[in-house]
This record gives sequence, structure tokens and C-alpha cells, in this order.
Amino acid sequence: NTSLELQPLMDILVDPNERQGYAWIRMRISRMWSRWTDAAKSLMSKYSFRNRPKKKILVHLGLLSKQSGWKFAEMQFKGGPLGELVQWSDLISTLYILGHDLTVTSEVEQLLEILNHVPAARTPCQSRKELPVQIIYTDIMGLIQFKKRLKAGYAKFSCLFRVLDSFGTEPAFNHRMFAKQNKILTSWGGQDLNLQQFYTMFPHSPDNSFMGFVVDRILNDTEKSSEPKRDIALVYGKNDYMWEGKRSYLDAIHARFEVHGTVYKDANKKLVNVPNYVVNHGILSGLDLHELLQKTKVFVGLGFPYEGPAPLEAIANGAVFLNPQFSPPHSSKNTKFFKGKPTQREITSQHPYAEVFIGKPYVYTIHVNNMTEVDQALDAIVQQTNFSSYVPYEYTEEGMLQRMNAYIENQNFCLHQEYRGRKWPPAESVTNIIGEAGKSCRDACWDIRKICEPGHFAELNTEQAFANLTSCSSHTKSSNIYYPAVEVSKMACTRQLEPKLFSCVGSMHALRRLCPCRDFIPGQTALCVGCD
Ligand code: U2F
Repeated sequence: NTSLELQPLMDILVDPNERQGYAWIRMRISRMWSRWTDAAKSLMSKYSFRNRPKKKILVHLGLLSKQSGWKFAEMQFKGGPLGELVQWSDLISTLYILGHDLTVTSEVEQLLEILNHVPAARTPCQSRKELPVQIIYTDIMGLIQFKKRLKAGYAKFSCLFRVLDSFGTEPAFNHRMFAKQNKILTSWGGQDLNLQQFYTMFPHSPDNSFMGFVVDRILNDTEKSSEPKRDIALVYGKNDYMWEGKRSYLDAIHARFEVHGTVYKDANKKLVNVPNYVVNHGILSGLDLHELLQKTKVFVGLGFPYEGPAPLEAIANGAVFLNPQFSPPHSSKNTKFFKGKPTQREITSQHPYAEVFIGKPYVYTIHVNNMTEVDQALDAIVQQTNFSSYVPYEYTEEGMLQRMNAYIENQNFCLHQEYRGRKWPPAESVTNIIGEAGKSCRDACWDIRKICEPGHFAELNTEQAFANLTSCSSHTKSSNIYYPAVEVSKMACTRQLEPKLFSCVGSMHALRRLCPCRDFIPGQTALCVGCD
């Protein structure tokens, strides 16, 4: 019960109007189709894919709507952001291949047509069964559109949503009342959803579900490039402004490599920040870009855009990624781009995933204003003779199919997990620990090579659970992201009063957190062993 034919999917992706909003998505899906079908076959040979109910799924791309005013559709071939379109393309391919019944919309009018078929609510459970869809993937813009149109009807839909949220949402920002009281409520936060309903682009925090995307590449994993590497450095910066203030860094690269770029150029505007020595190709098609990356030895980060797909594509094509380090880290406290985003996450470099999960010899994370560091990294790359490629399993087609299938089959935000008789991920995959003072559960679990599992905080939030892990001089309850935890000087134990504030990322210097940590499949951190 999978769908491997491309044409019916293309028929679903027809534009409702003349805006050609799906053009880039259609191109990406078609280009990668044979890899998707190979991956599906490979997965089917390993697992039984039978007995999976076909679900009615609505995919609503709020970012493409006229109403958003973001011009994603208009800018898709003119240097506009593509990271989000990468993610939507791969999500659509995944859902379709897994055999579900798919509807794709991007305009509010289309939504209304579908939602008009919603029968009047009687009891919440009964009414949900009669809803026209069982799962809705959208983004925060889409969610806002739903809320506005559905008004009182929103409540019965809210548990169906999976919200694509590149940078993630933390518990303190999601809980509307808490965010308001702590003066951190912004237009993106305060959605009051289950934190696992937010689907991120990288595994930022286990509080959210890691959705990811697929690293596009033209070679199979075992194939070697027929193109020999040349002394080419390709700069990662498709808009002129991204190159500003980077001249010394670029000159150091130019002293050793032929410098190329893919910078969008408006016919009436000069590129003022791109040095004359740069061979500029303009925005390239996916295939042309990958052919260029095959010849490239080093892919040069300029510090922006943050956390895009391109560095992983470069590494997959055997190029080394020069990753600018940030000290102090960038966050909503000090960087305009992150202001208003519902997270306090500190970004230590342009691409923390490449820095932490990949590293040398594929990634050099350096201070680009420190010329000694730059020279050292470049000299090491110049001397390198073997440029091997690497794609983490979780960023392959097969990895994404496996992960998303597990979510679709097991996540259920409409019923409390316990009511289903079986908790997911199961208790056997979880070990409870008490972390070091000042550490978040994300970090405390990672120290023992496990992942914080927020679905299992409730079991730790009892006097008995405290007694198993520590001795308490007193017991209290509080509503904040740090609990359950023990205060180290007085051994005062505090339980969580508000389940929506259970948090993998909360930490405070004098507190030792009680943490549920689960195991994971190597290369697939989102899933516990046996959770596929
Ligand atoms: C990120 O968005 P971006 O669109 O800036 O992400 P990139 O890493 O630049 O690349 C997205 C895709 O664009 C493709 C490239 C990637 O798959 O192969 N591409 C192309 O087809 N032709 C070209 O000439 C150059 C690139 C991130 F993904 C978003 O979540 C953030 O909002 C944004 C800002 O931080 O950065």
C-alpha cells in the first residue's frame, strides 16, 4: 500500500491560480523521484508496511498563500528562501509514497471549501470522527489562517495539526499564559499545542518532533564522482547583502582557490559586495548546482542564512564546509533574525547541526574574522587529497520515510497517549536519570548518548520517582520549565504543576533536573530502538 507513480502526485500539485506557487516543488519532486521510489522499495524489503490504515491528510502551505505577503512563490527562482520549499517538497513526497490520501492547498479559499464540509459538533470525539481529514500539516501562517476562519470550530481540529516550524518552539513560548506572564509572548508563540506537534528542520530540541528533509544529491551513496575536484571554492550566499563585510575572509580564500558564487542579480542593480574576482553563476537549477558542487573543494559559509539545507548538500557532494563560528552565540536576545521566534536557543555557528553532528573532516567551524584560524583551515583543506562525501541516514529518503511513517502510525495528539493502552515511545526505551546541576535534560541525556524524551516526564513527576533517584528534604510543586528538579544546597524537591511546561531545554544553575532519557537508532535520533 505505497504509491510509487509520479503522475498522480503531479496531478495533485496543480496550481489553484496563475501564481505558479508549486513550480519549484514540482521540479524538486520530479528530479528526486527515482531515489524516492528506490528508498521506498528498500524500506519495504526490511519492514512490513502492511496493516497501515490509509489516512486522509491535508497539507496546507500557508507560506505560499497570497495572504501571507511573503512572496515565496514570486521569489522561488530569484534568490528567495528555498529551505522551506525543500521541506514541503520532501514532506509531500513522503506522505504520497506512504500511500495516504493527500490534498494540498495553499490559499484560504481552498481551505474554506474543504472545511465547509465539517458537520456541526456534537461531542468532541464524535465530531472528530466526522471531520474531513485525519491529519493536517501546515505552518504557523497556515495555523493562524485556520484559527481565524474556524473560530469556535478550531478546538476540534487543534489536535490534528502538525506545524512545520524550522527553528522550533520551546515550552515557555508555547504556553500562552506562561509566555504572557513572563513577557515573552510573540506573534509566533502562544499556540498552546502539544510541543511534539511542532516539526523542525533539524533536531534542535527533543521537545519538538524532528521532521527534517532529504539531502539532494546526484550520486548514489557508493558512487564516486566522475568529475575530478578542482581548486574551486563556492560561496554560500545567494544575495549580495550576505557578502557584506567579508572581504578579508574572501581574499584569503581567493589566494588559494578560484572563487565561485550563485548570487541572484537583478538586471537594474549592481552587486556591490561581491568581489570582481568571483565567478558568479546566478541562481542555478538543482542539477547544475550539484554538478558545480561535485567539482568544488570548499563550500564557504558567510554566517547567513542560518541552518539551511545547502551545507548538507555540499558535504554530500564531497565538499568541505567552512562554518562560521559565533561567539557570543546568536539568539533572540541579540540577533534581529531570531527576534520574536518562540525559542531562546543559542546558535553557536551558521550551521550547528554540521558543527555538532558532522564535524571534521567534513566541517571546519572557525571564527572567520580571525585570519590565523582562517589560514590554518584553508591550508589544511589545500593539502587534503581525498574528498569523501557524507549524508547522515536521517537526511536520506529512506530515513525520512521511516521516521515520518513512525510518527503517522504512532503519534496521536487527540487522545491522551495512555488511553491508547500503549505509550509511544514505549517505557522500555526510557532510562530515568538525575542530571548534573545546571544542565538541561537535553544535555544530561546526550552526555550518556541518549535523547531526552518529553513524553515520559509525567512518570518522573511523583514523590516515588524522586525517592528512586535522590533524597528530598522537602516537596513542593511549581509551574516552570525547570521541573521536576532538586535544588542542590537544600535538597528541596520540586515537581511540575503544569504538564505543558515539561521541558527538555529548561536549566538553572542550582538545579539538578530529573530526566527521562531514551535510546535511539544510530543515524535516526528521532526514533527509539524498536520504534520504527
Ligand atoms: C535557509 O533557507 P535558504 O533558502 O537560504 O537555504 P539554502 O541552504 O540556501 O538552500 C535552499 C535550497 O536552495 C537550493 C539548494 C537548497 O536545496 O540546493 N539552491 C538552488 O537550487 N540554486 C542555487 O543557486 C542556490 C541554492 C533555511 F532553510 C530557512 O529555514 C531559513 O529561513 C533561511 C534563513 O536562515 O535559511
